[in-house]
Amino acid sequence: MTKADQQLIKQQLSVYFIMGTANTSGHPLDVVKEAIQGGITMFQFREKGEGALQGEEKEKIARQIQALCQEANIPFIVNDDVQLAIDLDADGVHVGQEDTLAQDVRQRIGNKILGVSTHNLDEVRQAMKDGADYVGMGPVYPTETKKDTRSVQGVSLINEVRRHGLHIPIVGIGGITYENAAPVIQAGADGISIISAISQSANPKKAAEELTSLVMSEKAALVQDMD
Ligand code: TZP
Ligand code: ICP
Ligand code: MG
Repeated sequence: MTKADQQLIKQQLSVYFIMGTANTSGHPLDVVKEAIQGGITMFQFREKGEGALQGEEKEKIARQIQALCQEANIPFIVNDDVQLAIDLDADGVHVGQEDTLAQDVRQRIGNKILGVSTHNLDEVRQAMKDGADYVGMGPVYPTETKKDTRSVQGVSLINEVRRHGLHIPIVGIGGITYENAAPVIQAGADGISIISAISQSANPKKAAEELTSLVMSEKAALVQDMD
């Protein structure tokens, strides 16, 4: 990856909204539309949990959401399902430590975006070797959305990775809201990844707007400090 590509990914990670049909009581397409209007910078289709769609139904909604992302020029990333990402010609894939090996995913997807969930410095270094374009770190805070998470880690790994001088793009995930997002950026993450703070909001557009303006101002403040 060139330096310019890495800068672009860091921008795109700023407000990374993740959703599947199980994450909202609203109409999924409306929620995504509103989140896009509110300024999200990247989207991940994560169709998991109770009542998750499969097969053709899953593919159909994925294509509909992808079309919204394309119209808005926002990367559309698929969680776990490498074959779906290839079939749809998605912009990328996100995998966890329990999913397909990152290096195998890299082989299959060519130069699409590859994201990997990480929980310690070794996993971060391995993800970098495997060709990850960014790493997810969390849960930063307690979350109700994913039941089988590792223990809550705050921003400690984000700090540690930056202390070691690693420049891999990072996004924090897990329990992030408007109220607690700032420390994630201040610790050195390039963005925040959120599900429920947008998908369960009574006003997803407003929630996305508020998160976007917060992250952009926190990132701008850090650049100023370096001058
Ligand atoms: N991985 C770690 S925490 C999490 C995932 C997928 C869920 C994040 O959801 P929320 O609602 O933003 O806490
Ligand atoms: N991080 C990101 C960005 N996405 C995920 N699905 C995850 C961690 C578990
Ligand atoms: Mg996974």
